[in-house]
This record gives sequence, C-alpha cells and structure tokens, in this order.
Amino acid sequence: MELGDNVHRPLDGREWSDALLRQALDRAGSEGFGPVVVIESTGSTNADAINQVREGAPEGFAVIANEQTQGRGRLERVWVSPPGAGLAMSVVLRPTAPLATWGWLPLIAGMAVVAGLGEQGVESRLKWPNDIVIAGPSRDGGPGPRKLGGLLLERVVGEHPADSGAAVVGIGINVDLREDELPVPTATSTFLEGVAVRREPLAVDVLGHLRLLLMSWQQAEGDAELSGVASTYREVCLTLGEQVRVTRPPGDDLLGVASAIDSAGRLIVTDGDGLSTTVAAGDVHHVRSR
Ligand code: BT5
Repeated sequence: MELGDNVHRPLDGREWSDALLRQALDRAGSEGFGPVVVIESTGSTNADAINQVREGAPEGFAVIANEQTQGRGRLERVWVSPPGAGLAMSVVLRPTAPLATWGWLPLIAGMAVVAGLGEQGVESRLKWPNDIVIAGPSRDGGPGPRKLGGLLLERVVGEHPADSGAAVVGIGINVDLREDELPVPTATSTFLEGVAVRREPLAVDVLGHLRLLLMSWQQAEGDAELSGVASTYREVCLTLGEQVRVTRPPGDDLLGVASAIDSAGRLIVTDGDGLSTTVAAGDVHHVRSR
C-alpha cells in the first residue's frame, strides 16, 4: 500500500496516520533513511525487505507494516504483531565493513531503538544479543527483565564469493499491546509501561539514529571500539556484568558472568574458575533481576 491520506480519520492510537508519518519523515529529512514503504498487513517485513534486496533496494530502504501475520523471531520462532499495536519495521543494510564485524549490526540496531525510545520518553536497555528490554522483574514476578522488543538480523548472501552481500535488520517494538495480547508473561509494551507512544515518530527516530550509528561504525571500518559504538553499547547493555545462563542450540547451558563484548559483537562469559567462553549466538537469561 502506498502512503495515502487519512488525515480525516480520528487519531486512535492504533490507527496509522499517513499524514503524521509523512510529516515525521519530512522532518527527519536527510537524517532519516529511505525510501520507506508502509503496508497494512504482511506476513513478515523481513521477508519483504529480503525480496527487495534481491530487486536492488538501497541501504536504508525500509518496510513498515501495521500488522504481521507470520512475524519471525530467531531460530524459527514466532514474533507476535497484532494489528495496530506494534512497530514492525525492516531495514536494508549494505555494510561496507568487513563481514567478521557484522555481529555488531543487531547490537547497533538495538542502540538505535534505545535512543529512539528515549526520545519518546521510554527508558529501555538491551539484553544481548537482540532484546530491547525494560529493567526490572517480569509481570508474573519472574526475574525479568521485561521484553519490549526484538531484533532479527538476516544476511542475504552475495552473488560472488568476494561479495559479502547485504543484511536486513528487523525491528519489532511492542507499543500498544494490552495485557491479554502479550504472548508471554516476560513481555511488555510501552502502553503497559505507562507511556503513550505514537509509532510514526518512533519509526523516524529509530531510523535517524540507525543511520548515524552506522555511519560512525562504517567510517571506522567496523571497529566498534574506535568508532565509539562499543562504549555506547556498554552504557545501554543490561547484560554486561550480570550473572547469566546461556542456552545454546545443542542444549549445553553455560553459567557465568557476562564480562565483555568482543570485536565481532560476541559475548564473553567468564565462569567461577576464570575460564572465558565466547558466545556467538544463544539465549541469555539474567539470573537475578536488575
Ligand atoms: C526476536 O526473536 O526477538 C526477534 C523479533 C524480531 C521481530 C521483527 S518485527 C519486524 C521484522 N519482521 C519479522 O518477521 N521479524 C522482525 P527471539 O529472540 O527468537 O524471540 C522470539 C520469542 O519472543 C518468541 O518465542 C516468544 O516467546 C517471544 N515473543 C513473541 N512475540 C513477542 C512480542 N511481541 N513481544 C515480546 N516477546 C515476544
């Protein structure tokens, strides 16, 4: 669906305002990415953006949907995106930084979301590798933190061996989900956290921050320390310094302290004997709430 004009519709929080989105995008100007395509309902914006990569979509091309019927999480999991309640957005990235540093891409996207949410009055943090969270216990009294959003990075392999290809970063943020719409008791939404957020300016703010963060990181050729991205990440990451349990695909749990993030965006976990393990992927559980 192209951006139409529905200025005459009442501004129900669950209604997209095309006019508001257009105003927000205009205001963002060169600070934003684009072009941005807004659709009413789709299976998965990541699947749509991946198709667009194959059609030659440029860096910054974004797909936003009001509803996803087959939203994807990691490892074939499902991401719940009821109509009008969340921000589901996928952005095409064509990184020039070495492939070995691309593990930073979901972390950078998370930083952009934290900064964008901050501009809307929501104080969020990141749980490595791909959760946007609110610190504190879960709604059911579990250790928390509460999951407000998630990121899904999918690589689109290039046609030639020397071509690293592209990536699509999917961003899902729970905005207006009510208690009975939460898929799991560990989830939350900005509405349930008591902050009224409109999705249009949030999308623009996230895109603007993503563009700026990527620019610094690419200028430093993917060196997260040199670009300053790593130090900002450490400030917003709730996982570092925490006692964690990492569940990895084969089922061998790892217990220890999340001690650092390396140059490839991987988590270093140090156990009680001082032995460090590098984790590239896995589900991290914070053992205590913070
Ligand atoms: C993620 O996976 O957290 C990645 C989510 C990425 C979603 C975006 S939306 C735009 C783009 N298009 C897509 O199709 N996807 C991306 P993971 O860490 O695997 O978490 C998935 C798990 O979180 C599920 O198994 C549920 O337990 C839980 N979950 C599902 N929907 C949720 C929601 N709306 N809020 C909080 N938790 C949810």
